[in-house]
Amino acid sequence: MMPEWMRQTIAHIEAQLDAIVAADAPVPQPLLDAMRYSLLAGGKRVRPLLLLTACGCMGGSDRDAMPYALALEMIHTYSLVHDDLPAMDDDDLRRGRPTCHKVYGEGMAVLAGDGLLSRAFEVMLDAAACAPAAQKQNHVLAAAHIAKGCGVTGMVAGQCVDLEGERRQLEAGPLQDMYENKTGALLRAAVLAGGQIAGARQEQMNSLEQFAHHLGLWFQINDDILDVEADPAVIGKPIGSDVRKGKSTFVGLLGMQDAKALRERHRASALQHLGALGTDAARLGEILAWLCTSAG
Ligand code: GRG
Repeated sequence: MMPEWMRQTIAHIEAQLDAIVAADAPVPQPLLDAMRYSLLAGGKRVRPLLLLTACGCMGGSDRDAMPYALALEMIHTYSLVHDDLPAMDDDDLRRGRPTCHKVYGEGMAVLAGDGLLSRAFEVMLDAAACAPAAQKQNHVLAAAHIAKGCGVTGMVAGQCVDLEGERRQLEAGPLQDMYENKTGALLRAAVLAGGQIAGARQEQMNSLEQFAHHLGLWFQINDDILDVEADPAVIGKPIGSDVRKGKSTFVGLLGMQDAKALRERHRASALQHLGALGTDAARLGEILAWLCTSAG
């Protein structure tokens, strides 16, 4: 069951997301509708939750971290909208609803993704510009973690390898590299941006980074497993798409039993690195424990 503090934090994120792409913003109506449709469609909100929690664990405030948390969720949503397009994964369902391009058309879905990405940077730059002088550098560095995570050496790089790798079986090393970029880079950015805003010390940032590294691999291996054995009603999309699309996965490479063992090793390693941060970081462990309740 989700702890009460987490439920409240997610409710706060939801309310702020609604406000940040406001229904009355002077944005062309179909574009605004498509952006809001995808952004407010639910989802676990795990990236903003990680960012706020990492910041809180390191002594920072939700107020300072929130713009970066919202920006990260906007960037994540843009990536899902573009990933679902026919030119990429060609999916019809996302977060339990028809994908953005199924409702608004392909052109508008491309623009909705572009709009979410550019609005995210606007939100981060506004926050960094308004930060008090003593905190400005941490805000800029937090934005830089997010920019790098979603960029051409992070998520976009991973997506590129994913796109090229369809119908070509990747070995474990290249598959892990691809996962670390496609999925891990944004999760890492969430944890590091949160720590940065709080002004975490270098050794704390190193532990946060190690935690995020293993969390990212846990997350993607779990996604591979769920694609085989989840209840589609629970994950909000059909299962079996990796096999249908000929994608390399750890389940395909290792078999289900060994993929689950590898997932468990990453869970244990993630927790071990949190241990170095002491009891302050317990809530990050609670997020991982909550994610595990959806694991097969
Ligand atoms: C289009 C540049 C570009 C990148 C797309 C996110 C992504 C990169 C691809 C999605 C493919 C995919 C399903 C990857 C598995 C891991 C993952 C990112 C799952 C979706 O994230 P969740 O589970 O989704 O946090 P919700 O809906 O809960 O936010």
